[in-house]
Amino acid sequence: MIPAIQKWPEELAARYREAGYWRGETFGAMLRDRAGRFADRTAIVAGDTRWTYAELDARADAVARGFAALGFRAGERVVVQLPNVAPFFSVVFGLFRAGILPVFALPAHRSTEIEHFLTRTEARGYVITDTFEGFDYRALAAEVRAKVPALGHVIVAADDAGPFTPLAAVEKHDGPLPEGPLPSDVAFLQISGGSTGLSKLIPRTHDDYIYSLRGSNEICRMDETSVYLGALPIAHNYPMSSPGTFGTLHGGGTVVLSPSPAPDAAFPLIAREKVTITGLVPPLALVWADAARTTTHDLSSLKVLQAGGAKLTPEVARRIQAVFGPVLQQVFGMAEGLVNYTRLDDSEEVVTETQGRPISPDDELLIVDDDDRPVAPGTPGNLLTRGPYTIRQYFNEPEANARSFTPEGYYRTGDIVLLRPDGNLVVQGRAKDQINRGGEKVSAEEIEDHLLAHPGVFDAAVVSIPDPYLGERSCAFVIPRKSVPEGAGLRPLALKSWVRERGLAAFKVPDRVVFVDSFHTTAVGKVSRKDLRATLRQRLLEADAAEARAQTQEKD
Ligand code: OOB
Repeated sequence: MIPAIQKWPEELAARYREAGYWRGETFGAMLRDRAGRFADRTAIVAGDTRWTYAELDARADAVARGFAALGFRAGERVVVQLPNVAPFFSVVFGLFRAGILPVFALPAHRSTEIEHFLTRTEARGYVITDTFEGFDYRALAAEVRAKVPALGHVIVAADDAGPFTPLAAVEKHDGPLPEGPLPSDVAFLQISGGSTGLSKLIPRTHDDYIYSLRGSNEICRMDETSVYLGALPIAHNYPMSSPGTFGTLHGGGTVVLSPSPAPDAAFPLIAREKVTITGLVPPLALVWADAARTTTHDLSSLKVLQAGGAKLTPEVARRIQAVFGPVLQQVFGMAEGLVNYTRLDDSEEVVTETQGRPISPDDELLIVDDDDRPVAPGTPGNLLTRGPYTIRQYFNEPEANARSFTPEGYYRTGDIVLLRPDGNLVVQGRAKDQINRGGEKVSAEEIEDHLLAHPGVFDAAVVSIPDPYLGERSCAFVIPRKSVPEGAGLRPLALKSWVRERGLAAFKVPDRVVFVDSFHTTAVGKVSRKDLRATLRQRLLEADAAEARAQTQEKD
């Protein structure tokens, strides 16, 4: 088994410890401590379930013992794919306590992604729910288990486990606890948004992640009176740690889980549980602002409404503030580490116009041109970063590591930003070949590879195009192979189904498919995929604009 490690150079690690960022605490110990201090306070609310800190702590112990009894050992990996349900926390804190690494799959992931996570991490365990939003995860598990023989245990954290093991049968309420991990050990693997091929896995340590929680809590003024609404899928890094559900537990507050981020599910919970903070992606923030105008639910407990994961335009920021008042906070972060926030006492101008500044005084930012030379102050450039909670390497990806990190250990974020004299960042664009679909990240290359696998497709290029609601959506340019029957009659819908049926998350299915005869590249072979995607995108935008003009003229 390949060990998951995350290491900083010794002198930097020493500095991060000396500065008090890394305090030698593990997640298992963190929960134990909070259970001691806040035993009877409510930790988790989900549907009719309410768990106190003492109860969550005991359940995490039972999960830790249970996985040890199944033969899982420290350092092993278990893919966890759960929606916003209470057992998410007993399972992951139980695994943390046993030193077993959860791999955080999203509920939207399907067989191809899950198979990749299982095989890449050599996971012998997979934790799912029974059904969620009409989808049966037991059928998904059966499908992947047939393809991944090393997957020994499928555990269902719900009542009807079907052919698999119910979580209740795994939990062990007595016996010795497995020996816990070290604070410098990797605690879990997060999923990268991905810009080349498949999602990479991000090893985060107890020390570094807990520091990011403590820093986030200070900025967001979290404490034991805080009530965080988990509205986005809680396995994602943003609602997990910025400050998210884990930050809330770090602070001794209450996590309230909403099965959906839609106002009709979330607003009654805000009113009933007196939610003080939640995190949304920009398109949802806009939906909330519209719904809040006419709602009968009392939303006045909300002190912080976060927008992050994708660019919030100043225009939308102002619309949100017009309805909710001065509660808006922008969050610009990445699962690889660095998180920036606007501060709660920032001016309205900073909150609406910028994506804030880093958590840590030791977050080092470089803004460089394409040759890694620093740009002139105030001009946009590629953001590179290193610091006490930003990774130095992906898990088991020698080639991607060489590309994604500089020799000095800076992570290449792929984001194009401008650093203002006041220290705040403004995200201006992206250099990486990714589509940010309202916070959900799609790698252009990954989708191109699936399109190219279609017998009727000669070539494909996937690009982002502007979308008034999502910010961006995906468009696939496809050259059909007309010499074969599969290519001659190819239709957009058929290609969309093709991608979906290859076992991919629905958000990765191209929103639009445009057939072209050729990519019109002047010097074939000389043009990079990146330039090709940019050219195609530009051409489409011009064609769309021309068509819109023609239509208005017709009306006139
Ligand atoms: C968050 O994490 P990821 O890993 O899903 O995506 C990171 C990427 C960033 O590199 C950037 O391209 C984009 O998402 N992004 C934003 C943004 N927040 C993230 N682009 C513009 N404005 C923003 N506010 O998305 C994530 C992780 C932790 C906290 C918040 C977001």
